[in-house]
Order: sequence, then structure tokens, then C-alpha cells
Amino acid sequence: MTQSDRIVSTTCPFCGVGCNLELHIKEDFIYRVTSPFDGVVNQGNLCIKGRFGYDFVYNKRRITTPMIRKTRQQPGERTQAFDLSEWQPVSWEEAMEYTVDRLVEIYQRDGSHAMAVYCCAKATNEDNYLLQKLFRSEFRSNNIDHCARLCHAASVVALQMAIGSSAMSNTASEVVDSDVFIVTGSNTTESHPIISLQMKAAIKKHGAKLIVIDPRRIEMVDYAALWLPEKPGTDVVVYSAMAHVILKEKLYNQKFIDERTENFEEFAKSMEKFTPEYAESISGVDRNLIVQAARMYATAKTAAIYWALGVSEHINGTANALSLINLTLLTGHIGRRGTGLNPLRGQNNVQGASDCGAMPWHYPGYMSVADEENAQKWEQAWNIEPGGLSRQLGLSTTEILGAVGPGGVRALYIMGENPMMSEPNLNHARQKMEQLEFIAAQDLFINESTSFADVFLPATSWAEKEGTFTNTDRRVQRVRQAIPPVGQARADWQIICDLAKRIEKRLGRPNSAFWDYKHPSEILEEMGSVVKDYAGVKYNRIEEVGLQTPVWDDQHPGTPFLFSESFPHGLGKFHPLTYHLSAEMPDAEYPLILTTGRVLEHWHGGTLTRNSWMDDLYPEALMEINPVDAASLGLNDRDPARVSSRRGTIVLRVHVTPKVNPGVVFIPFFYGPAAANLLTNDALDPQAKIPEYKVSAVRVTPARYEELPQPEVAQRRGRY
Ligand SMILES: Nc1nc2c(c(=O)[nH]1)N[C@H]1C(S)=C(S)[C@@H](COP(=O)(O)OP(=O)(O)OC[C@H]3O[C@@H](n4cnc5c(=O)[nH]c(N)nc54)[C@H](O)[C@@H]3O)O[C@H]1N2
Ligand SMILES: Nc1nc2c(c(=O)[nH]1)N[C@H]1C(S)=C(S)[C@@H](COP(=O)(O)OP(=O)(O)OC[C@H]3O[C@@H](n4cnc5c(=O)[nH]c(N)nc54)[C@H](O)[C@@H]3O)O[C@H]1N2
Ligand code: SF4
Ligand SMILES: [Mo]
Repeated sequence: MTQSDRIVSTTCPFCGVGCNLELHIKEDFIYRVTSPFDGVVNQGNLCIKGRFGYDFVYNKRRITTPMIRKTRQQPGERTQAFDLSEWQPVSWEEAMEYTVDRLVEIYQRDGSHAMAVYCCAKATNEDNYLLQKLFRSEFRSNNIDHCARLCHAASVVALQMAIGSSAMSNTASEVVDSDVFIVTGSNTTESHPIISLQMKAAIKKHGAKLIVIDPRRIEMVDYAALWLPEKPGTDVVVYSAMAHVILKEKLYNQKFIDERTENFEEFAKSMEKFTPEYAESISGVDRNLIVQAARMYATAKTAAIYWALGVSEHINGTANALSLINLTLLTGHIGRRGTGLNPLRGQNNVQGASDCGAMPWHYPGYMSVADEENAQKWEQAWNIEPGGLSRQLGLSTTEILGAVGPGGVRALYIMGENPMMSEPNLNHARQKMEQLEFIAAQDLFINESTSFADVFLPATSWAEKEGTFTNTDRRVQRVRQAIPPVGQARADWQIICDLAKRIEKRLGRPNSAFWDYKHPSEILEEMGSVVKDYAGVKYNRIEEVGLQTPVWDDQHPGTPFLFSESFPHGLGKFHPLTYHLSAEMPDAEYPLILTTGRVLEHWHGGTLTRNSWMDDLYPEALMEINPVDAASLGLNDRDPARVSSRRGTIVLRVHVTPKVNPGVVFIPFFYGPAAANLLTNDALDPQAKIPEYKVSAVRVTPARYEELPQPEVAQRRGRY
């Protein structure tokens, strides 16, 4: 049955800002996207992806039929199948039974540690809650993770260590109440465009002062009072030097330090060596700029810090984030409107997937898996025999691939992640993928990763299902079904429930966990019965406007900003810090620092945006290089260049621009034919296990035009 001219309210599927969308539908076709003028998150504004990037839903290349690989893949000899002729379309029944056969066979032979799953920060809270429940309750494995590990893991670990909570402390739009705010390691205009609008308004309309700390001259620098252009990987030094100045000039908040923090003395002692002179020698930032930034931040009435991956994606990521937290504890700029510690979360539902337990060390609600009481609570909730759930910390995203091999991980279930574009050191990741005994992929497209799978389970997009996303400022918002599933695609939560029931039957688990839900609202309520922060989040309360967690009960109004009275840990803990070099520094052989990241038009590995109109706007990746470096290499704008690191080589065109300093090059990682992650280093931060995507050493040489990857544009035209 078709209806015409409907408008369905939902939430943007791209970034963590979580903009409110209206999908305009005619005959079950989305023909336009707008946003309500009074939308609480974005007040009618949308960026180009939210407004125009949705047509991947109808792309001809989307897979909407379950499929099994025609030839059985053997560990060590596994190949990629991009060509549909290598796949056999099958019924859902056949695809499910095959998946269950293979998973159960491996589990019964090798046990829990052989099983692993990547959850999906693009899917809903309900989808992620169920997938981690499946792996914990049926396969008794905590090898569960998702892209948060590759993203803000260091911020999460640091915030947990210092204050006991890892979300953004304030609402993004509160920036208009800040007198001063720091933006560091966040290319806000391209990665969180609507938040950047709010920041610009804070500056232009309310006179707020902005301090940007970033090695690139990103657009926000145009609005900044101060820009500190540091060398990549030197954040600890810059922020600690700011703390040094604040201590020396006694600009700290003694009352806040006395009443709400601990470990001040030890921390203050460790800051002595971070003089502005020392910081300048390491980071390249003028010492006077550091002094000015410290004074501006410390003496403001209200000041906030916004940060993203330039801070966290380092082997020093945890220390970097701790050095920011130290600044906040020192000045007491937290717990009031317009202040706070704000890691801008990336994926539309990365906050939610983390809240819902898509993580190796925590059940939903950040309840440690190693804690006996927590395990018992979930055993009760899921009707599992006492002692049934594993108390062992699971493996993280990168560790899962690292553990692939005989005696290690044998089966990988991937719901909506693309590790063969998003993991560092892809040549190494490829070897690991090849050695898996079984891979199940639940996605919308055959991409660099799903092409490795044995079975493809076609999931619906966000426009074809019900559920919730939790955005970067902890707002749980509705996702609504606007059109019927395309082809035979099924909603992720429905695929998982079907699979779980079959696995349970096969394993003969006597006290089965519950897998019969009529609607995703029942799934969220099940989680809220144990996770206190979600206890009051009910669908009937978020029909119009989302609720910001924590929401303690059905009457609780939600929490726009956190920590007005105390921290979850009670006192906020200062951490003494030391500086360590990045894992790989430039040398004679590889003289340039490569940093990687995003552009406005594309999404990560490009699976969604390279299959949408966005690709016409931005068809290939370009490497940013400073005019000085370009001249010394004999490269002009748009010339092809070969970029090599110790791990791989790619060829792409250069964009000659002063946006990057001499000695640094930048490559976005959306473009499969010249994948930036063939070059990146897989060294990990020891605490957070996050890879160092933001610093590796490379060599650049001119290349010939014939060496550029051939454009696949023709193949992608005429999409539906
Ligand atoms: N258009 C678009 N938007 C997105 C995404 C996308 O793929 N495309 N992805 C989303 C996701 S999952 C995330 S996590 C966010 C990420 O959002 P961002 O972190 O803003 O994205 P990146 O492009 O990785 O930018 C990192 C910034 O850090 C700077 N930087 C590099 N090295 C250093 C350093 O050593 N120190 C400091 N202080 N800064 C450094 C870079 O110059 C850049 O400005 O974006 C989200 N939004
Ligand atoms: N070099 C470098 N590498 C990086 C980073 C960097 O800055 N530099 N950043 C890292 C960061 S922060 C992140 S978050 C990761 C992102 O890494 P990934 O999460 O691996 O990247 P995506 O491209 O977002 O993959 C999403 C997949 O989900 C599918 N999908 C979309 N919606 C749904 C759905 O509703 N259901 C299902 N089942 N599937 C769906 C898409 O088709 C796509 O295949 O990349 C990391 N890698
Ligand atoms: S800012 Fe983020 S949530 Fe808003 S429209 Fe753009 S991609 Fe979507
Ligand atoms: Mo991310």
C-alpha cells in the first residue's frame, strides 16, 4: 500500500550532532529532506550530508537480498568478492541457518574466545543492545567492540579515570553561554557543521572568544582570537604549559580545587617542567601564545573545551585528554552552563552504542564485566544461570583482528563497520581478515570489508526502521520508519532476534534470554530496567523532543549539563603527566608527518557517501601539502604524488595549500582507491588501545598521471 505526501520526523543518520530531519515522502519515495524550524538540536539548519546525502538508500548497488559466497572460503586463502557473480542469492531461511551452522560449529569446537563481533555506531540503540546481548548471553563472549575504539576511546578512558563519566558534560548549544571556549583537534565546520554554526553565533552575536589549538589552519581559525598551530602529537606539552602558566600566575580556582578535586599537589609538581619555553621547543607554538591562551581560559567567567580526534587518536591520547581535564579542574570551569568538558562524539549513535554495552569491558550502562554484582544483575535480567556470563574482559576492535589465527579468534560477525577502510595499517588488517574461518556481514553494501564475508545479511537503512539514536550531547531521539524496507532487507534488530532464537535452540540453553519483541520500544525498556541513566527514557516521552541522559525515572526531565554538585567519582582527580614522543617520528627516509581525517562531503570509508550524490561533489581524495614542501618536491596543485610509509604506498593528487604547515601533510580516509590507512601506523595507546591515526612518517615523490587510480565514476552513474 502506498501513501503520498507524508512527512516523517526522524534523526540524521550521519554525525553525532543528531539533527532533526523531516523526510518528505511520495509513493514511498523520499524526494526531499528538510528540518523543522523549531528543531531543538539544529533549529532548521542542516549540513549538506543531512540535506542531500540520503540517496544511498536507493542506490542500485545496495544489496537487498541475502547472499552466500559460492565457493567456501578457507582460512589463509580467503578472498574478496566485489562481483555479485561470486555470490549466491538465497532465502532468509537459508542465510540464517547457514550463519547459525557456522557460528555454532566454531563456538562448540573452540569456545567463547574464538567468537567476536563488531557492533555498529550507525545502527540504533536497540540494534546494538541486542547484538551485545546475543554475544554475551549465547556465546558467553565479551569480544564485543565498535568504532568508538578507533575514535574517542582515549577521551573515554581519561574522563573515566578523572571524573568517572565519559560523555559530553554540557549541551552543545550552550556554547552561546561561554565567554571563552577552546576548540582543539576538532575540525568542527566539516565534522560537526551545525555545532560550528552555534560556535560562530557565540562569537559573532555574544562576543565569546575562541582559542583554536590545531596543526591545520581549519576554518574555525578565521573566527579565533588565538590560534596555536602545534606540531601533531604535542598536545600534552601545550596544555600542560598552559597549566604551568595558570599555576605560576595563581590564576587557578582555589575553592574548586579544595572542595571538588584530589591529587592537586602531585599534579602541580609534575607541571613544573612544562615551561612555555620548553613547550615551544617541542610543539613549535610561540611561547607568548601559550601564555595568552592560559590567561584567557583561566580568567573567563565561563569557559568550555570542545575537542575531537586530534586529541584522542594518538599513542598519548589518554594523556592528551587528561591534560585537558587537568586544565578544567584547575580553573573550575565545569558544572555550570557554558562551561565543561566536551568531547564531540562522531557517529550518529556512537554515544548510544557505547551506552548500550557494545564494548569489551562493560555491560550496558558502563557496568564493568569483571564486577560480580554487575554480572549477576545481567544474569537475572537475561534469565541466565548464575555464573553463566563471562567475567573476563573482552578484546577491543584492534585486538580482535590482532588475535585472529589458530587458537585465537576464528569467527567475526560484523554489523555495519568497515574495518578494511577504518583500521590502521590495512595491509596487516587484510592478512588478518584473510585468516578468519568465518565472517558474517550485516550491512547495506558490498564494500572493502563485507566483500570478505561468507554470508551477507541485508539490513535496512535508518529510513526503513524504528528505533532511537543518542547524540553527542546525550539526547536520545527517535528514528522512524519512513518507507517500507527496500527489497528483502530487514531491520538489524529483527535479524538479530531471528538469529538469536535459532542459536539458542541449537545450543539448547535451558533458561533462554528473551528474544520476542513486538517493537524496539520494548528493547529500550528492558535496558532501562537495569541501566539507571536510561530508566526514564520511554518512547512515549520522546515522540516530540528527545531526552538527555541521565533520566532517572518516568518523571525525571533529563540532564542538559552534568556535575553541578559533584562528579560520579565524588572528587575530580588531577593526573600528573609526562610527555612521550609519537610512535613514529619523521627522519631522513620518511621526512614528513602524515595526519589523516575527514572532509565535509564524505563519511569515513565512503560506503554511504561514495554511493550518494556527495560523490559528484567530491569524487577523489586529495592530499594537502604546504607550498614550501610542494615546491621542494617539484609538485604543482593537482599533480599526482606517490606517498609511502613503512607500511604501504598510495598514489593521489595533491592540493597545495598553506592550510597545513611545512613538514605536515593531510589525507582524508574516505577513498578506497588511495586508502590513507594503507599508510597509517597501528601503534596503540596502552590504556585506551586507540591507534595513532594522527601521526605517521611518510615520504612524498612525484608520480605519473597513469599511476593515479582509475576513476570508477562511470560505474557509479545512473544510480537508480
Ligand atoms: N563530514 C564528516 N563528518 C564527520 C565524520 C565523517 O566521516 N565525515 N565522522 C564523524 C566521526 S565518527 C568523528 S569521530 C568526528 C571526528 O571529528 P574531527 O576530530 O573534527 O575530525 P578529523 O578530520 O579527524 O579532525 C581532527 C582535527 O584534528 C586536527 N589534528 C591533527 N593532529 C592533531 C594533533 O596532534 N593535535 C591536535 N590538537 N589536533 C590535531 C586536524 O587538523 C583536524 O582539524 O567527525 C564526525 N563527523
Ligand atoms: N586514518 C584514519 N582512520 C580512521 C579515523 C581517522 O581519523 N583517520 N577515524 C576513526 C573513527 S573516529 C571512526 S568512528 C572509524 C569509522 O569506521 P567505520 O565505522 O568502520 O566506518 P563507516 O564507513 O562509518 O562504516 C559504517 C558501515 O555501516 C554500514 N551501515 C550504515 N547504516 C547501517 C545500518 O543501519 N545497519 C547496518 N547493519 N549497517 C549500516 C555502512 O554501509 C558502512 O559499511 O574510522 C576510524 N578510522
Ligand atoms: S551536522 Fe551532522 S547531524 Fe546535522 S545534518 Fe550534518 S551530518 Fe546530519
Ligand atoms: Mo568516530
